[in-house]
Amino acid sequence: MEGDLVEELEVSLEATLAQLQGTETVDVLKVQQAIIRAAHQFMFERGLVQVMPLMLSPITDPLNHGVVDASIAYAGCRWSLTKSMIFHKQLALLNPALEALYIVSPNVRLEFADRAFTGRHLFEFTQIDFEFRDKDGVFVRSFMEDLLRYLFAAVQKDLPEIVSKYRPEGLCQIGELEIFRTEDLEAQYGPDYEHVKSKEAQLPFWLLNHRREFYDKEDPAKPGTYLNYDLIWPEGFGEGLSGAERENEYHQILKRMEEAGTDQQAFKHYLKVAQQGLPRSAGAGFGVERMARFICRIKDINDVALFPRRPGTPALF
Ligand code: ASN
Repeated sequence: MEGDLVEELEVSLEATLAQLQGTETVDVLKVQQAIIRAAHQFMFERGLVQVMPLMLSPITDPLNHGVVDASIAYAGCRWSLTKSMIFHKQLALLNPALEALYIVSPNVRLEFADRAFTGRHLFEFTQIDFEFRDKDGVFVRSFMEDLLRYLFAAVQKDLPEIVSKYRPEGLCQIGELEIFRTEDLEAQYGPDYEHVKSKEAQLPFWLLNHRREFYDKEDPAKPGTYLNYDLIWPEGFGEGLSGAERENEYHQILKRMEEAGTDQQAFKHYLKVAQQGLPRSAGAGFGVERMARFICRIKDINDVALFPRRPGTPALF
C-alpha cells in the first residue's frame, strides 16, 4: 500500500483555485484563528508556558498505526518530521521551572490512502498539545472541559454570524462530559463502537482505555488496560483529542516497547533519560482543524482547506 495514490489523479488547477477562493474555507480559517487565539489566552491564565514547535527531531511519535516514513539524513543523524511532540513534552518537564506547558504543534503524518475520505484526516495538521507534571487523567480531563467551555464561548462571541450559519442552535453547552470505556462500548456496539457512539451522541464524550503507544501508562491496578483518554466529538465527527497519563518508569517503558515492537536503538537517549528518571506527567493534544470541522459541521475538512492535504493524494500547492 505504501506510496499508493487514491487515484491517478489529474488534479485540476481550476478546481484547486475554486476551493482556494471558497467562502467556507475562510469561515473555517476564522474559526481556527478564534480557537488558537482563545487557547493562548486560556493557557496563559492557567500558567502553562508556551514551548515552540519543532519540525525535525531524531525521535518522534511512533504512533499506533503505520504511516509513510518522513525522515531525512542531516548532520550525521536521521531526522523525522514531527508526528507529535509527545517525547519533547516529557523531556521539557525535566526543567524544574516548568510545571505545565503547551505547544501549537504542526504535525506531519503521511497517512496511507485508506484514510483519504475519513473526513478528518489531513496529512499535515496542527494540534494544541499540553502536558502537566504530577497530574493525572482526572485533572487533564477537567482542564480540557474548562478549556472547551472557554473556547466555545470565545468562538460564539467573536464569530456569531459564522456560528449561526453552521449551528443555528448555538454551540453545545459543555458541562461535565460523560465517560465511557472502550471495552464497554465494544460489548454494546461491536467493533465500530467509536463511530456508532459518536454518531448517536449529542455532546462530546470521553472514551477511556485504548491499547496503543508505549508512552500511555498501563493501569498498575489493572494490567492490560491503559490510563488514556480520547475526546470524541458527537454527530459522527469522531476523535478530536487524545491524551494519557505517561509511562515514566524505565522498566515499564522497556516492557511496553517490547510489546509494541519498538526499535529501542532509535530511542537510546530517551531511554537513558528514563533510566535516570522521567517526571510523572499527564497531558493531551487536540486537533485544531478537527475542532473547527465540528463547529462548522464540515463533512470533509479537506474540501474546505486552502491547501488540501488529503492522505495519499497529490496537490498542486
Ligand atoms: N498529543 C497526544 C498526547 O498527548 C499524542 C499524539 O498526538 N499522538 O497523548
